[in-house]
Amino acid sequence: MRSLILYGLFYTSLTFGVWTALLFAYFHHSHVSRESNKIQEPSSFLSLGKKEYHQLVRTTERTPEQHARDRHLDRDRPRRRIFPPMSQTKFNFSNPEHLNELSTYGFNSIFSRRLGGMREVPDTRDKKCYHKNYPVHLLTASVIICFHNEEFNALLRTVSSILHLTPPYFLQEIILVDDKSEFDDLQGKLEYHLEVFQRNIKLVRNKRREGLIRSRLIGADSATGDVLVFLDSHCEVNRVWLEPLMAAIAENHHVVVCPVIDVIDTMTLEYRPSPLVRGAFDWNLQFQWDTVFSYEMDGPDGPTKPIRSPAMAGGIFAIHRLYFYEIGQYDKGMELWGGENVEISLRIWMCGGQLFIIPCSRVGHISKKHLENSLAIKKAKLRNSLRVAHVWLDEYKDNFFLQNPSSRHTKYGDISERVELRKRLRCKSFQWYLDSLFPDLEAFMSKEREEIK
Ligand SMILES: *[C@@H]1O[C@H](CO)[C@@H](O)[C@H](O)[C@H]1NC(C)=O
Ligand SMILES: [Mn+2]
Repeated sequence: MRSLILYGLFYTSLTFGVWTALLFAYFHHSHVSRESNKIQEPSSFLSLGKKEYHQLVRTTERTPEQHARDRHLDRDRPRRRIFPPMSQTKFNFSNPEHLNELSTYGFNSIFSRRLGGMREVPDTRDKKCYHKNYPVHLLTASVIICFHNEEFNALLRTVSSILHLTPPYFLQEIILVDDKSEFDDLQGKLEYHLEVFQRNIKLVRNKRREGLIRSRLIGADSATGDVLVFLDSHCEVNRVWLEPLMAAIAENHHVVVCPVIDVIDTMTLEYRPSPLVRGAFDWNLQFQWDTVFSYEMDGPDGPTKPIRSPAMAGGIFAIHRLYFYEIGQYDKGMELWGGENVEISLRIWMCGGQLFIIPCSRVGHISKKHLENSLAIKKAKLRNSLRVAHVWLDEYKDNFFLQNPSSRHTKYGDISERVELRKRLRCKSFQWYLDSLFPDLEAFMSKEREEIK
């Protein structure tokens, strides 16, 4: 019996050794052949796709422990893909068809199609993050992604990057909320592609257009995980993105956390790291990034320390599901999107919670170009901001009206439910918020800033 076990052990280890050697040889070989390919490829303007291509096939360097931990993901690794010739996929600004694509999707969709539904992105975390350990089997997450007329591959990359880089034991489900999209490929074709993943992905379709805010509430209602993780439909998550967010929430359920939002270039779709910043806003209630000074990163945890943030950008954050309901979800009277991020940020801080950006968690995001110009969005943003001003700014709402004199008489709907909520939660004053968050917040909000276009 004993010799049988030894016999078994011997062959198991032999098989393991042979496989390791084969894998090593394979990766070594493909690395070498990639290097030689690189030299032959012509480089030209707008053929930045080459870089993407190399990001796709590059195997990220990891420590053995990380490798062991991530091993279960390897079967999902993207394979090399054959792309059509560059000339067919370059973005041509004089071509009306291409410009039409840009205004339809808000980014270079031609390139997105070429990238397809899955790629690898560079690990942009600070090296100190590699050595962090996070407890496992803490809480489970429901990832909620709302979309409206999203480019098919951008949406698919969002989903595939989550499935590829999230440990299964954290991931309760992915919930996709289709806010009445009109594009054909987001109907049957999407359902087919989601089935292929063979994972717990729910697809909810709104019967009429609800806007981002109500769509998120619909997604949250069908979530069964402990933590709600909201993502935009044009993101790609990075390595070990969810663990730090979950660990922070597990430690304190009244903490709301955001990853650092890396840049996926609108035209080249290149994935680039963002510097450490915190979120704030001006008296227009327009969200702004603010630098974090190096002295604030002092201490043993240095650049991995959570950053207290006065506000969140809005698209990407994680919150305990029960806490989300406890503090009043979202303002259902808001339309489409805009302003909801400032509202939830003020509510979190003023009503006893905390909001942090977690530097070791990184998620890439495409900043879309066209939406800002749509009249419907502008109207929704003003209405939503007015609701924020009237419910949360106290005497400081005059500062908002100084910026928007014509909006003094604009209608913004019934806010009594939100005023009631503020009373019920015994929230602090806006003055408290200004004084407490960081010393220069008030000066920051008043600073003249160039219009970012
Ligand atoms: C760009 O599009 C215009 C108009 O369709 C065409 O005349 C031109 O040749 C194109 N340029 C390139 C480099 O493909
Ligand atoms: Mn977005």
